[in-house]
Amino acid sequence: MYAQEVKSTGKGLKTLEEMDPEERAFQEKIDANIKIEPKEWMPEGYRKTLIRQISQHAHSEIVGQLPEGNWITRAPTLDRKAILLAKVQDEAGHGLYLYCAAETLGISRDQMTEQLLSGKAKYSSIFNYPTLTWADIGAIGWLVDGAAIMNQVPIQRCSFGPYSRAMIRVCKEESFHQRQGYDIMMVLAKGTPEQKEMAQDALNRWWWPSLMMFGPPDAESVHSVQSMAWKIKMNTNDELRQKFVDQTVPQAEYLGLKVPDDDLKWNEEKDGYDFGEIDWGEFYEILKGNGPCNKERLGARQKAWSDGEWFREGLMAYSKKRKARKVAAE
Ligand code: BYC
Repeated sequence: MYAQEVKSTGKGLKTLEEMDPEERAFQEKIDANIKIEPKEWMPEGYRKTLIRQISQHAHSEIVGQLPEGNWITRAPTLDRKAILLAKVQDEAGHGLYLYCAAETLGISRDQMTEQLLSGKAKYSSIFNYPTLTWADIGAIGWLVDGAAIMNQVPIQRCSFGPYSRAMIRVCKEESFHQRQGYDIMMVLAKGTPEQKEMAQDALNRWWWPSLMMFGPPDAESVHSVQSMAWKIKMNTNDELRQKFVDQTVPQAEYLGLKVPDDDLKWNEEKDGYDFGEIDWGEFYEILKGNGPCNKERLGARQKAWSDGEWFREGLMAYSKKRKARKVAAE
């Protein structure tokens, strides 16, 4: 099956016959859906791809707290505040599981943090947009967490043990996040005309960036072919984007809101929606650091890191002192 896939993509991946014995045994394990664990042999490219993807994912969870954290003090009721607080804490937890999963591949948390703060590592494009109204918190839960689930449920079956296991808990929590977002949207969409307008405005602003979360079109995706052969990714970017559109459009209709796409149309033949052209120019500008909030987001993380320096130093000094005492007592 692997060799067939390679032939059909024609993107120059080695066939099983061309691999050396170690690599072939590794690929056969992947093809047989046997999980790879951290201490086992793996090709360097597999290790690097996982570190890149898992750390970018972890950074997304951490940076993703910022746009929502913006509304914790302004949530409209005590209940909404408690729920949002719990959701934002969950995102921190997701970041930590993911950093731990990446650490099993031989990179340290400090190295990953350094890559984020220096702008070398990416985080999801979606978090470079501002949260202007309370409805944005609804739209993020509904659309952004909805897109995240669409992407992450298949990763529960990915080939790398620690990543796949981390995804199980993350997906359970993301489902709760998606429901809380949709619940906010339901209240607003069925509220006063002003509230409904606010919900529509949030959908207008978050719809296209949510579609961009799945990454560039398959023809431009650099890593998809190899990542799918290694089962680091289980679906292509376009497959997941299509599934997301098909799932989300009826949800918008139920809310009585209009998806901001004049080309959106049910296609009987493909049993899915046709949808309009995504502005990939906007996506690539964000990746270059030129989105509406790139500088603010990175600035916030850099400030948090430097504000925490005294605390990290204190912890290290304490741990060194304890170690010295232990040695002296022995
Ligand atoms: N934003 O070859 P491709 C969340 C980059 S948020 C920024 O297709 P790949 C959450 C890509 O990194 C979601 N960059 O790449 C929800 C690559 O550049 P590099 C986080 C992007 O890796 C609510 C280049 O474009 N989820 O969970 O095969 C609250 C070419 O792309 C984006 C994950 O990270 C983007 N949207 O596929 C809080 C899920 N898309 O690295 C948090 C795991 C592409 O060569 N990740 N790029 O410099 C994945 O599934 C895959 O990494 C992607 C991209 C589908 C995102």
